[in-house]
Order: sequence, then C-alpha cells, then structure tokens
Amino acid sequence: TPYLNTEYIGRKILHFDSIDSTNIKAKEFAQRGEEEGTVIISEEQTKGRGRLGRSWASPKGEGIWMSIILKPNINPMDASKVTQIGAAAVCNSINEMGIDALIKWPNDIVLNRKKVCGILTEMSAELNIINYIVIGIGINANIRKFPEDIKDMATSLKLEIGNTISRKKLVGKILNNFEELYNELVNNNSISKSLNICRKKSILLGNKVKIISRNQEIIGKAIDITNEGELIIETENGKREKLISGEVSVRGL
Ligand code: BT5
Repeated sequence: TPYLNTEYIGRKILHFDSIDSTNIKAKEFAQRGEEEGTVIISEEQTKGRGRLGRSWASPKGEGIWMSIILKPNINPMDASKVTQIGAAAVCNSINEMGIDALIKWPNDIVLNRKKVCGILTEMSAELNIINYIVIGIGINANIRKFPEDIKDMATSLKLEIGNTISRKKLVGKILNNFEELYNELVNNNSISKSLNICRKKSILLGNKVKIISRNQEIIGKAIDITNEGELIIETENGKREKLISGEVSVRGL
C-alpha cells in the first residue's frame, strides 16, 4: 500500500483471498516464528471470530479483515492495552478520512451509534513471558448488506457516508497510526496517547450504560477510563466500579 510510512508494522503484508480467520492464520505464523509487524489480510473469512466464541460476519471483497502480529516485551496482564491502541488507531484513521466515528469501550468503533469495527486481541504467553499477541481488526468498509440478526446494530462506512471508501488508504492510515501508538507502549510502557484518543472519542463517557459481565448486569454512569485502560462506572448507589475489558459487553441506554 502506497499510503504506508511505517518502520515495521505492515512492512510485510500477506494477502489471502479466503481463509477461516486472519487471527487464526496470524497465530499460526507467529507460532512458527514470523516477525513482529507482519500483517495478514483476507478478502473473506469463512470463520471470522468475535470475543467469547461469537462470530464475525466477514463477506468477500467489501470489508477490511486483518490481523497484526506483535511481540512486545510487556507483562501478559497488559495485553488488553493493545486493544485500546487498536481502537485509537482505527478511530483516528476513520476520522482522518473525514468520518465522525467514535469509540465504544473496549473494542468497538461506532458510527451513528452502529458498529462499524470490532477488535479481537489474542495472546500466547508462558509464565510471565509473551510469545506473541495478535490483534484482529474487522472494519465494515464497503459492506452493503448485513445478515438479518445484526442489521440493526451493524453498519458500514459506505452505508453511512454514501460512497465507497478506499480500503488501501484506510489500511495504510491504520498501520501508520497503530505503529506510532504502539511504539509508546513498547518504548515507555505507556498508552497515554491512545487513552487520550479513547477518552476524547468515547461514546460512553458521561452517559448511562448497562454492563453485561458473566451474566451479571450493572447499570451506571461511565465516568472515566483509567491509565490502565479500565472503564470506571458509578452505579446508582454512588459506588464506583472499575471494569477490565476482557469479558464485558456495554450497551448505551
Ligand atoms: C468483536 O467481537 O467485535 C471482535 C471482532 C473482530 C473481527 C476481526 S476481523 C479480523 C480478525 N479475524 C477474526 O476472526 N476476527 C478479527 P465482539 O465484541 O464479541 O462482537 C461480536 C458481535 O458483533 C457478534 O456477536 C455480532 O452481534 C456482531 N457482529 C458480527 N459481525 C459483525 C459485523 N461485520 N459488523 C458489526 N457487528 C458484527
């Protein structure tokens, strides 16, 4: 992609026509010693995956389905920070194309309150050492029609803005933004730039939300995102709770 000006993220891009999941493929490559920064992209995924075994609709030719292989020297407990970096990079990139997307913590990008992008970060670690992290990014770039079960909550950039967007340009921007934000984690063990974007572009902060975590529901007001990337909510009795991203789903109310 001519839009790329990174040092190591996306310098090698492996492009597939159809595979099960770019995350699965990236994990196989990472396992076999593929270096940091390599990107797997597929025109179609036959088994696109969301969090907790959910599926991700990934039709042919109209979306951006990609995964980045990372090998950061950080504590495995901090792996979810990569999701915040990804969300910030994607949101920034879509914004740079003149489109007003927002971030729905922890792993969604929304446009006109509907989901245009989801992020799935997966890790392999032994003891306290990360073997690799794979961050999967799914963007409904030019999708024109969604399956019945998600058509009310999902949308594409094309459906919202009315014209076809350049997937190459958007991928280039995302990788550029991602490298800059990821370097902060690698060099300074901080994601403050990403978190500033996540806060500024948050669709949740200041609003009432319903959190669904392990079959429990909590209703409260989203107050802040901590420097560790956790969401703080204040429940109706004034109690503050810190939520880590892992197994949480958030609904706006
Ligand atoms: C996510 O999970 O949002 C993470 C999605 C990650 C997809 C990328 S594509 C490249 C890489 N390879 C993979 O196999 N995955 C990654 P979660 O927060 O669990 O949301 C999943 C839910 O979003 C589903 O249960 C549906 O309700 C909804 N959904 C499914 N497909 C969608 C789509 N194309 N657009 C918007 N929403 C969708």
